[in-house]
Amino acid sequence: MASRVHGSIGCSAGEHGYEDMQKLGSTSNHVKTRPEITLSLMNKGDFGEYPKLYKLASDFTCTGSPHRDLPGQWLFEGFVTAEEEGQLLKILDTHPPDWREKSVNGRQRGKAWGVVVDLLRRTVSPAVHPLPPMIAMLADRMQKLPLLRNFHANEANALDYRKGMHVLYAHADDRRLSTEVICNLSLAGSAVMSFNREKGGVPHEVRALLPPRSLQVLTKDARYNYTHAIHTEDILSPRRVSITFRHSHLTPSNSV
Ligand SMILES: O=C(O)CCC(=O)C(=O)O
Repeated sequence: MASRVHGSIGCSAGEHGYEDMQKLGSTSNHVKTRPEITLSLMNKGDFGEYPKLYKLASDFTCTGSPHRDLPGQWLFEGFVTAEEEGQLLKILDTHPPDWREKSVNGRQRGKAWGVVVDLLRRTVSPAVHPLPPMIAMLADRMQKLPLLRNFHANEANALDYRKGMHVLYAHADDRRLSTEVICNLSLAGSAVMSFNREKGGVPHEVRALLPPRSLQVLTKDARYNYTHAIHTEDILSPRRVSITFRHSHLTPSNSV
């Protein structure tokens, strides 16, 4: 079953950098004995049509937990509120582009905003559909987490899974086109993600529960040396929606 260790330390935004967080989570003994990591986030900025969300964001706190058995995997539960979740689902269901049936890394419906990554041609082109303001706000909120302070998401890919129908095949996100950090926001329902070590160690499987409104962060081993998948039977709710945030550099012909 999904295995997780919660550890925490009281800290405010910007106090601990990425390396500090990795050190804090580097051994399971250390993790087990330390208090909770509570990150107080201060979001400033103009949220335009979402003033209420700005208010919610400004007194936001979030607890990040490293996975005990999966180095580089973190889970921030409650990264969005239930109210924000409802608004995000509405945006996902109404904002262009339309949902499309997907078949590349599995079977789901999908839509994407931000830079356009073509995995076959291995190109990254400028955005056709920029991130909607609320999704851009989430990317901004991520940067308030010390772990993500250097993460500038420029693409957001949404997937819509239905229980009993859909699946995510085992894959590792492209190791060259996208930078190290990958963030998966879960909405509407839960799923268990299965990670399998593909490189740099003895093959084995580790599982991680992804509850609704949580943000999973993949770095290091979890990002580069394990594949991840969601089996059909591991979609635990009638619907689960994810938004995956990445940073991908424009390929040379597109960067002039
Ligand atoms: O649904 C998820 O949480 C993960 C999606 C994913 O791995 C992908 O889009 O490459």
